[in-house]
Amino acid sequence: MPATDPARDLLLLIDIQNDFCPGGALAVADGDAVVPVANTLISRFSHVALTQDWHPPGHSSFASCHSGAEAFSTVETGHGPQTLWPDHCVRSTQGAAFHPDLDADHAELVIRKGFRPELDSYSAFFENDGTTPTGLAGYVRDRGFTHVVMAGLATDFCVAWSALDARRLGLDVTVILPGCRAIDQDASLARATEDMRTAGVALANRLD
Ligand code: VGL
Ligand code: ZN
Repeated sequence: MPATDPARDLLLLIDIQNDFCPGGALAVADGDAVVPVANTLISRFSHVALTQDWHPPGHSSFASCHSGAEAFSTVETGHGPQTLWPDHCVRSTQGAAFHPDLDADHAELVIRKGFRPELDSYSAFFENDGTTPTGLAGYVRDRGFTHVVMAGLATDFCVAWSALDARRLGLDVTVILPGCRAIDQDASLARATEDMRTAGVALANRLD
């Protein structure tokens, strides 16, 4: 993995939104701790893109839309198991907004995902069927980025799925772990970490 080059690489910040921070609908423990790290990265990188989880009301990933289903349970879909979540990141609500302290105005691109009612999207590149593109792969290719540096929420879902897809697309990927926090449901963090390592994602333990 080549060294990170903040002048040339794309900083991709995943889902740093109110609903994933303490007090939010799908709060990640200590989730707001990623904000100062993200802002430090933003101040260093010339190119920044943000993702925003952006669901319509009644999205199929919400437990509330499956009668009798509990949040954090799993249902089968045509493309494999899907975790059911509390209602979160409903488009245009405060919960879906970026954390107010995030220096979001530096972003050159905001990519929204999970807006199709019947399909969830953890990855910034492909929705959870593994084939529906968000458009980010084309953007990255057209802008000539070859190395994507990532941080955000949550390590074991949207960050990991984005990092794995980026590797599948042939990109170099660095995940800045101090800029991530995990949901860690049923050992999902250990599994995601192992999957990222195996796929050749560089996992950085500090900012330097
Ligand atoms: C996420 C669960 C549901 C995430 C998004 O950003 O990791 N997790 N939607
Ligand atoms: Zn979501």
